[in-house]
Amino acid sequence: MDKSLIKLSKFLSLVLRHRPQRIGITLDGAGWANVEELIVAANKAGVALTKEKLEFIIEHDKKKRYAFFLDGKFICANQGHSIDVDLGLKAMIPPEILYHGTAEHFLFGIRQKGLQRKRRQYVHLSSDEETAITVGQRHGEPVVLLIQAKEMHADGYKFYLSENGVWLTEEVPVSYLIFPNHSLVSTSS
Ligand code: HQG
Repeated sequence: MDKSLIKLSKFLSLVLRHRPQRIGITLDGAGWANVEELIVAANKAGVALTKEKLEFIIEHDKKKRYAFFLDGKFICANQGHSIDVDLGLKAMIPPEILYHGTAEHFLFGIRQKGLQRKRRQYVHLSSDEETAITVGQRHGEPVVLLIQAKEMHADGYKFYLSENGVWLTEEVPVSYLIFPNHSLVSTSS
């Protein structure tokens, strides 16, 4: 995707996940924006968005971040929201192990409090290590943590799988984390 479309994708992420009010639109309770309204509002804000560009981004975005509904009448982000939307995700049984990519400088906090969702609705996890490395690199020197997901699930924690394959859960207590030296860290440590 060329640079101008990447910029547009970041703009979509801002208005569909975090701040629709920035361009004066609202999302419905499930996170959908009306595409016509979105285009008009974006254009008013000086962003050259068109239906064709939206179609291209939805089709070519590597992470499949966005989706259309009703023949392109509505659009939403598949995950990553900080605003309170109900994506209608069904609770799923996770694999034995999931991965979380973070950066070295967050490890102190994570050892204290486990993985917290911070400003997002959920903690984001992946089923493969490579994705976690890429996610961690966004924040600095990447570190991959293993999550004992199946055990968490057995203990009653809920897991969801977004439309674009991201595993989501509300928190990961320290006792379910395996740090890079592969030593199990218990809540009492
Ligand atoms: C860290 C991107 C200190 C956490 C990615 C992470 C992902 C703590 C950072 C999606 C902590 C939050 C989400 C604690 C968690 N103390 N630090 N107790 N608990 N953290 O960006 O997971 O490209 O909100 O480890 O691919 O990095 O936007 O979350 O490093 O799927 O589609 O706090 O965003 O997707 O950072 O990324 P973020 P994330 P998109």
